[in-house]
Amino acid sequence: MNRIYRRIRPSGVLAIVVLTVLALVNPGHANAQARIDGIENVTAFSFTAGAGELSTPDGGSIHFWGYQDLGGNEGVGVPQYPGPTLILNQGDSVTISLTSGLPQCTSMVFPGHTVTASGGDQDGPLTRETCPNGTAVNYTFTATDPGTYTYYSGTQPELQIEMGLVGAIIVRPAMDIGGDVGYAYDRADTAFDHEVMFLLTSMDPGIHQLAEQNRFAEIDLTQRWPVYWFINGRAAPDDLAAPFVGWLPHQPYNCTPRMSPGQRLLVRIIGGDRDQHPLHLHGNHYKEIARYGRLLTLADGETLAPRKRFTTLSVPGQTVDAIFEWTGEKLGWDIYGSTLDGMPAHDCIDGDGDGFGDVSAGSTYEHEYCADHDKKFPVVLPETQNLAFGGWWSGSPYMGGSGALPPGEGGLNPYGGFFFMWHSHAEKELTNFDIFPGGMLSMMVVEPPGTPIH
Ligand SMILES: [Cu+2]
Repeated sequence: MNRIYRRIRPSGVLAIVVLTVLALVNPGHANAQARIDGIENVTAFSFTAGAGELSTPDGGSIHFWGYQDLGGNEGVGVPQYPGPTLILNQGDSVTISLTSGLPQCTSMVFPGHTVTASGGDQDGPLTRETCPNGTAVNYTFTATDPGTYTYYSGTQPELQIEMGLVGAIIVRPAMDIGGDVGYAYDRADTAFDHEVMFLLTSMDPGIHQLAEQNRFAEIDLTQRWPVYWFINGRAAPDDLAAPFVGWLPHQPYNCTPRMSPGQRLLVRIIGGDRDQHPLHLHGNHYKEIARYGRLLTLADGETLAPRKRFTTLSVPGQTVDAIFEWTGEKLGWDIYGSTLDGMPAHDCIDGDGDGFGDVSAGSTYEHEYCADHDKKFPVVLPETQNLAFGGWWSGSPYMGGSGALPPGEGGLNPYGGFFFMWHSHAEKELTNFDIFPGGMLSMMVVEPPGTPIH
């Protein structure tokens, strides 16, 4: 039998190194809660649309067009993919000034907002446009309604969005004043502990190569054949690296959802390109609470609709807000390990009668499912020499546990969390130019209670 011991608090140099790799460094927030990276507390933006080279995990590089924040609010300093995430506060009056550093005229549209456009060089089919070496166009709107939104090019969008001109907008409700609990909308039942974005896009590098060579007349968008798929501008496994890493200068954002049992994770899903991507979240059902920045309510206009899902068919241009929770309820075994398996005893004491342990009532772990407390692990694990390892195996099947591993194995799971793949369920989208695994894929980690997640 493998020796398995418990280690809730990580220790040692290895853990620190790994945590640095996994760290969701978010210098903009003092609160302990994980929030989405982006530009906060700014209402006047100066953007230019320019070209750059994206990195893909297979060693490839794709010529792209992206929005660059000339204000340097996030220190990116180059065109980025996706464009900067604008994190606004409800009621903000926002102005975005745009110039074109592209070989084409361009523009921005902001679905869900009433926009006034001024300046620029010409009227496009959707809005005012700015042209190369031309006059800046200004877009002004008021962020009246909280929620998740997107922005993208309103000029030849079938090409310019493919090239990378797309980004996200989050409008925080008035009742979200920071702190340990956030709110997606102005109501208590939209509270969340952590927050993550899934902006879903894809690219056909053949189109990008023709654009780079100014051979626009040869681009046939009816023949588009994407071979790279991205979450927040990175293809897996790059989306699991920390945000703002120096080796991905044009792709600042990551996607590494983490939470503890019983915590609420707000998932903001954005269909960022012309294809539908069925985003599939493992580990539990979740509740869709809003679409296009509007709450999904019953006919009374008040009660949240009971929309339980395990896959969200993300539609081009659509945003969906969902709240995901993982408890381990009804697994049929004790996630912290039973004394029958030789694990140390712990207590599950349900103080408030909801079926889950409460530390305030003397429970060892917050939100353990007491009905499964001290139930034996249902299978016999193979011996070490009969296992194949991944970096995420802690050496123990138990939450917060760790155990002996062969030299060089494991190491990416210092807290003993449970990993679940969150991914596009269009399986071909789990590749980087035909190499599996990759593409539109991330790992959600359920970390033991008390794990610092920020
Ligand atoms: Cu799956």
